[in-house]
Amino acid sequence: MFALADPTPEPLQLSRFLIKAESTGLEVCLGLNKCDLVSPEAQIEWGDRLQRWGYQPQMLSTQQQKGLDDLQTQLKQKITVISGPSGVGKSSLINRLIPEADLRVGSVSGKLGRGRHTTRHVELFELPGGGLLADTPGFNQPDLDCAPVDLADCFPEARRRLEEATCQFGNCLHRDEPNCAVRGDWERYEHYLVLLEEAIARQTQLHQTTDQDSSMKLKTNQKGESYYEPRLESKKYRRQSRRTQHQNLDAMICDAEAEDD
Ligand SMILES: Nc1nc2c(ncn2[C@@H]2O[C@H](COP(=O)(O)OP(=O)(O)O)[C@@H](O)[C@H]2O)c(=O)[nH]1
Ligand SMILES: [Mg+2]
Ligand SMILES: [Zn+2]
Repeated sequence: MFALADPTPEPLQLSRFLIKAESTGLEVCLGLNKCDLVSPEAQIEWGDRLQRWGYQPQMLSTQQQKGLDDLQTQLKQKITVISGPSGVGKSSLINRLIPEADLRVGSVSGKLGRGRHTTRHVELFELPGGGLLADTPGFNQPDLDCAPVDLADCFPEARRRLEEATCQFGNCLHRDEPNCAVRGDWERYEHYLVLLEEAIARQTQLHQTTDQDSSMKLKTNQKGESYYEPRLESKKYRRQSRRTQHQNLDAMICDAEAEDD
């Protein structure tokens, strides 16, 4: 979910959220809220633009109850997780669809602002028409964990191009390789390149940290994907004491809380 205004959609951030959603392999549905704040022309413009990205965005206004019936039908009997930047109206939407949820709207972030049902964990609510809906903690930049070779698959425009033609090289990263089917004149190709650089940097860093840690071994599966496997003979991999396990768990919980909105 994004908003058409307040906050104004930022294209690269929108791409990040969409790529994160696509990388789960789940069906992605894009809602554009606060359409009451922009002109019909601006709505058409965003609608057309996102259609070129490969999406059919649903225009919504939780305030004016616009688009909610269609959305409700679409969510029926499904488990849906709603994500998007803070302030776009995620909690407002859930409150409209499930009044009992009684989520805090426009909540102040930080420990002091936390009240009942401030989104700080994922909670599933039952939809009146059947199905479940979850709010997610606010985050403005989702962590991408997509491998460089898988990134193009997260762009509907690139997928379409790959259905029509194939790249000369099977492991093409669609940058400057000859006879590439993906590189070309499409708006988000620029986003692809930015996110690809990040994915490559992330993979390099992952290899470095794990190579230093001799308890893990880099392996390659039949599809040519890299993965790590623990070296069982290593001392480091010996069973941890309960105490260490508890400490690790506490550290994880602290990290999770620190990341909360
Ligand atoms: N104009 C307008 N404001 C909205 C709409 N939906 C939510 N808001 C406002 O946007 C702010 C953030 O809403 P909230 O639901 O807390 O967003 P969240 O951070 O995504 O959960 C609140 O002040 C809401 O009243 C809408 O459809 N139109
Ligand atoms: Mg919220
Ligand atoms: Zn290519």
